[in-house]
Amino acid sequence: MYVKKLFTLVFIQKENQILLGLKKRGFGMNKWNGFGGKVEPNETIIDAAVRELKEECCLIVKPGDLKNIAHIEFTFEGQPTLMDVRVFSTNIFEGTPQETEEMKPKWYDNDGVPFEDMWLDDKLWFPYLLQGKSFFGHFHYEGFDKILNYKIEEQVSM
Ligand code: 6U4
Ligand code: NA
Ligand code: NA
Repeated sequence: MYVKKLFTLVFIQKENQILLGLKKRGFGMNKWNGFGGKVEPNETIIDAAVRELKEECCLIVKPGDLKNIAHIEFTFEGQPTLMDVRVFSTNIFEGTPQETEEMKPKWYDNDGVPFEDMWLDDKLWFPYLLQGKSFFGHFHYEGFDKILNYKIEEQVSM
């Protein structure tokens, strides 16, 4: 049996660019990623997504403008935790990305995403994100630098 923990992950997109943040502390430190974190006990997933985006890079989005594009599960060999990550994207937002204590934001061209400084799984599923496809993914890690097995299934609608 796994102990499930819910997380959000938000990607802000422009025509040919995607906003990533360099994680400055904690889990995934020194990796570029979308913005997100743990869903608190008394909040909805979408409210957590909006809150974490604002906390981490000061951008404002409306809950209704976030599109749920993926559901990704992460498990780790020998560990009971299952990270249940709900991934959202939007190109509708207010504000200018600001550096915070947790993240340093930067726009990347879609064809210049820095996969070598990201979670290993990202280069396997970013093609879906960048092509606007929805998907379900599961990645089973050994430690944080090796994927033992995985699957990615495109979803017709989410
Ligand atoms: P604190 O620092 O306790 O407030 P919090 O911001 O709530 O933490 P955090 O930053 O630890 O949570 O959440 C982890 C973030 O990293 C979530 O957005 C999910 C994301 N994430 C975790 N594993 C990932 C992976 N293998 N690939 C990926 N994103 C991952 O692309
Ligand atoms: Na976070
Ligand atoms: Na956070």
